Amino acid sequence: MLIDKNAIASHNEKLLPQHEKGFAYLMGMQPGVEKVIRKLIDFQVAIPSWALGTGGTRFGRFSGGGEPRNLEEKISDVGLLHALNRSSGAISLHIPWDIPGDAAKTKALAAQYDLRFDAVNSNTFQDQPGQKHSYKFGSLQHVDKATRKQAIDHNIEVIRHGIELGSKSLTVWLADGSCFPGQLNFRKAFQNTLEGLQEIYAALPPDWKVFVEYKAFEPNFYSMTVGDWGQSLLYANKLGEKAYTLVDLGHHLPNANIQQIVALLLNEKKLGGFHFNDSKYGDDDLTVGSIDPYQLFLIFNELVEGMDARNMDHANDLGWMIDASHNVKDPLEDLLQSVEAIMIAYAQALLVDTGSLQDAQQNNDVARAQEILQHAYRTDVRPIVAEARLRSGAALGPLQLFRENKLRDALVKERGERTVATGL
Ligand code: PSV
Ligand code: MN
Ligand code: MN
Repeated sequence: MLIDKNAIASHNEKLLPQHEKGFAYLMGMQPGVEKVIRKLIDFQVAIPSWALGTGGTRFGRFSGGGEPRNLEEKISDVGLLHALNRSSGAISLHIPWDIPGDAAKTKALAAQYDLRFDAVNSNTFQDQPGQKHSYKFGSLQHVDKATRKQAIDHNIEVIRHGIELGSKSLTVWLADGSCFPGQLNFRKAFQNTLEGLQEIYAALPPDWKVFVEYKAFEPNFYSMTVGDWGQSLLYANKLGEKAYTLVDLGHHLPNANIQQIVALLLNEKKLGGFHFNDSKYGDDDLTVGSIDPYQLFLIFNELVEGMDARNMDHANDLGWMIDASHNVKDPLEDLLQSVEAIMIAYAQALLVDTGSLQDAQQNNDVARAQEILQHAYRTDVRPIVAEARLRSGAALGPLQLFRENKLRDALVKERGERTVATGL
């Protein structure tokens, strides 16, 4: 492990006086802080194994040094993040980008870092070397039965890997769709996809969930066979109680009201989980909270309100995952920023005075309702988030410590200047 408890302790000691001032001020201003801290400590966000290397675009990729060269090194990177913030206690694998050779060993390695395996992700959007049938014209929707069967078998294989790792869910994202009018019979594509998902669903262990992730466009630009939450919900409802919709924040048409989608899916008991990221245009996969943190807060506000209304366990009843990666930042720094943004939005949502908001809504007091939400959003909750980290043994300033201790340089020294992590 690149960072030990002593390094974290001496970093915290240095930042403590400043932190204590900010925290004491907030405690004096804001009721309910202790409850928020307890919730923050429990809340864990899974890190995707494909976000640990520098992401590329279709125009190029500029790999950074010290990127993880295999699954073991990816687990070690997530272990480092988790040691720094104690909020990244899970890793999500994309198969076959990351296949555990020896599952028991991989599981044991993760446990050393106090990590568990979150959802496993299948990949039928690329052809793999030696693959018999191509996914060029789709996978589960394909007109050819043998291609569909190959995609079904792959998903079942991914479930098998997940079982060995102790994962409890499968995320299916399909690139299926069409690029031009007339290319596809929508009804048949839907039916084929449904039948494929039904076979995959039948292979799920009893305590597993399947998440059906939708996306409005890309790589297909005329239609996507799981194109929006309506389509995803149709599949999930037809599949059964273990099937849910997964919301990736970058997968909507511009200006979609994601918070309303979230509220309604929760109400239908069909919201399964999240892929957090941020975007300005499309599926930009930018750092969470970097473009529109207010939207992130509004989403968390719906989550907290909706989950509390149904007595749900915030930390465990939904799948929380980041799906962000891009071209210009150190991936580990980027992930630390993303987790911090999620914790901030969650803390702000926990501070919303729900009783007063309901009262304002009941009385059609629009201005007051807005004030209540914005009061929570405009509260600087960073000392609360830092206090939660402090109490769970993490660093007061994870990114600062990452830089001060030159952890990327140490990774470069260990792994080399020119390493390229597997993934997109
Ligand atoms: C597709 O854009 C997606 O959001 C899916 O979740 C994939 O699994 C992931 O990105 C691949 O990067
Ligand atoms: Mn995603
Ligand atoms: Mn995406």
